[in-house]
This record gives sequence, C-alpha cells and structure tokens, in this order.
Amino acid sequence: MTDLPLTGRARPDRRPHTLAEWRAEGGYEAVERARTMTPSEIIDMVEAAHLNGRGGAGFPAGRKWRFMPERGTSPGDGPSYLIVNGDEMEPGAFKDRFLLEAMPHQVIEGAIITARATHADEAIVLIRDEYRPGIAAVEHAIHEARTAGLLGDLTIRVHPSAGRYIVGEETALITALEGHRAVPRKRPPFPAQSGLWGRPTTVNNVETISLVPHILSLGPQRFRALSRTEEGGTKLYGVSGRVKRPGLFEAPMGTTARELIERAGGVSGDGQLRAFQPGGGASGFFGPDQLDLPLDFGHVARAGSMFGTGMLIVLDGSACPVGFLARHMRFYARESCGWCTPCREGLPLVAKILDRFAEGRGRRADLELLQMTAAEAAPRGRSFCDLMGGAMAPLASGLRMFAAEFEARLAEGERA
Ligand code: L3W
Repeated sequence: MTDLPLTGRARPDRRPHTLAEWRAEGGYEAVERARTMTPSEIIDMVEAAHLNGRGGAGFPAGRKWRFMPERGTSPGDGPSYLIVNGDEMEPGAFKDRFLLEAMPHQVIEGAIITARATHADEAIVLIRDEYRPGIAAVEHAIHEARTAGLLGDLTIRVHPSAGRYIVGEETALITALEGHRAVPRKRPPFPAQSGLWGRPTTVNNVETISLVPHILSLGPQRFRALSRTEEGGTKLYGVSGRVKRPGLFEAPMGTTARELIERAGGVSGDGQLRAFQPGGGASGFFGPDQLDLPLDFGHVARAGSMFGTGMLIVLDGSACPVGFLARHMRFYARESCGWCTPCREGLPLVAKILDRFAEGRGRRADLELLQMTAAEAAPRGRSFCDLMGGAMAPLASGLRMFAAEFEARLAEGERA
C-alpha cells in the first residue's frame, strides 16, 4: 500500500470510507503525529520530502508554507486561512474529483496538518459545483471528523464554486470567495501576505493536500524515494483522448508517457501516436520522441512544455489536430474572464479562425495571424493571469508540430 499512498486504500467501487473504516486502516494517525510537532518541524519534513504542488505550477509546498506568518505576527487582527483548491476544470483533468469523492478523509487529514503548519485558523475546501458527489463526500467526512473531536480547534467547511475555469487561479478564487466576480488580482502581494479578506492565506491543490499525511506516516525519505526523480512522491497521472482505457494511474513521479499510455491500454483509433499533451489542456504538445521522458515538473519544462496537472491527452494518427485545437480554443475563449483585452477579444478570434481551418475554409493570411498571435500572446505579462498564455502554448506548439495538416487544410480551402 505504501507504494501507492494516495490510492492504495481506495475501494474498487470508489465508495468513500466511513470514519471507522478509515481509522481501521491507520487514518488520522498522521494527524496525531502532527499534533506532537511544531509547525516548523512539519515544514522541515515536507521540504525534505521534496513535495511540489500538484495544481499546475509545481511550486515547492514547504517553501510556500514558510511564507505564512506565525500566529500574532501579521499586522492587524483576524484569522489566517487555508484554501484547498478543488476547482478542477482544466480540459483533461479529473484527478481531484477522484480524491474528493473516494478519499475525503485523506483530504481532511491533509488539511488539518497543513493548517497546523501554516498557522491557519480556518480551512475552506473549495469544490467545483458540478462535483456534487465530491461535495457530499467531503461534507459528510467533515461532519464525522468533527463529531469524533478530530478537528481540534480548526474550523473547516466546504464551499461550492459556481463554475468558471478561472476560479482555479488562486487570486481569482479568493476574489470569488469574497463574493465578487472571479477576476484575478495582481501579485504581489501574494496570498501568503494578503489573501482572503486581506489575511494570510495558503492555497494548495487537493492532490498536494492529500499527499501531506503520507509524508508524516512514511517519513520524508521514504516518501521522496517513491519518486524516480528529484521531485518527491507519487503522482496521480491521468490519460485521456485516443487511448483504449482512459483513466487515472498513481505511479512514481517521473513515470514516462510510454508506460502510462500502455497502462491505458495503448493508443486507440489507428494505433499510431501522433502527439500528446503531457500536462492537461494548457500544455504544449510532445511528439513520439518524448515518450521516454520522465514526467515531472522539471523534466517537462526543460523539454519545452508544462507538466501542469500531469494529465496526458493523447492524439492518434487519425485524429484531426486542427479540429482538436479548435475545440480547445473554444473552451479557453469561453472561459476568459474578460478582464484583459488581448484575452477577451483575442481568444474568440483565434477560436473562430481555427474553426474555419478545421472546416477546410482556412486562408493563408489567417495562418500568419495565428502564428503571430501565438508568438505575441504566449509570454507571461501580456495579460493579467496565465489563462491566455495557457491557451497559446498548445497553439504555438501545434502550429509547429501539425504544420503539414494546417497546410493540407489550407489547400482544401484554396481549392474550394
Ligand atoms: C509568496 C512569493 N508566495 C510564488 C506562491 C504563489 C502560488 C505558488 C505558485 O500558478 C499555474 C498555471 C495555471 N511569495 C511567491 C509565492 N508564490 N512566489 O507559489 O506561484 P506561480 O506564480 O509559480 O504559479 P501560479 O500562477 O499560482 C500557475 C495553473 O497554475 N492554475 C491552476 C489551477 C489549479 C486548480 C486546482 O488546484 N484545482 O484549478 C491556474 O491558473 O495553469 O500553470 O501559490 O502564491 N514570492
């Protein structure tokens, strides 16, 4: 079981454990342990475990937690917060959903320990509203833990998020929790300095939080050694798209796409791998030459893409990559919060042009416009948050990798 800490205890029918069942399997022992440790000692362990955040950025969790001020040392009165980010909405991502639905006590254990390490008084588990079974499972588990006196002095509650992709971005999430339209805020100040209601706040992804109890149970060295690379632990990878058995697979950090696609039953369609996105919808494409790359944040970034959520999307030789990109872009165009003009106006235009190409009505000037937009709009700083850059990454790499398909569609358009 320790080889697969996150999912080893999951039930085949995915029914969440009752508290009694969870405790019978060692549940809440890590919480007991954390109560004997100082916040700094817990952070030392998490740092030694090399736990990188699993929400998209791969930021070291321990370093993030050290930004939080100790009790009574931040200016002004009021609580500090922990927000568990379960607003999973990236195309291709379905890992947090599983952890919330099937392993809710694991999330709560992680939240209790993380709150202690970050001096947080209140924890909020923010869950995408469509994840109704996940919301019910976590609410029930909180009720059980509270009734059993396991929460200590921590206040913890679930907050359903009313469904926009941008709510996953930490500052937009905080704005939404305060009752405003979910638009991102400028950083700095980072949430650790000024977050929810202006108070120190840590935002961590559901998977990150779920791993925390296992660092305490296994010890940092064993946890770290579960990985094949410098980035500690296991990863809940997902494989979707053109594979025979799409699904979630917990595996050592640094597992390759070749192994994961094999576990997903191999490539479907014409059986030939054309390309894959290594880290969800906002990651640039890799070709078959990257099948043996260890998939972690560092390796994928150095190879020119983004590990993001670690959810692979697979394209086979018969899939139309232009249509795939067009569908993707429609999603990002729809989900733009509208705050920045290039994103609000640019993404719908790009989506429209890609649709034209996919339908064989592309024009040469449009191709040049797509190339220029991908180059101009991708770098950080061209808009307030990463949404536009995230949409541009697959476009930029897709224009390169699928140049022949774009030309073929162009030729169709010119013949028409
Ligand atoms: C204090 C400093 N804190 C950095 C913190 C920062 C954040 C974390 C990472 O996410 C990806 C993008 C999207 N003092 C700090 C500091 N921090 N320097 O560290 O920061 P950063 O800037 O590397 O990344 P980011 O902009 O937070 C970028 C993806 O995240 N994303 C994620 C959504 C996640 C969910 C989910 O978990 N369910 O929906 C959304 O934008 O794709 O690749 O915490 O505060 N000097």
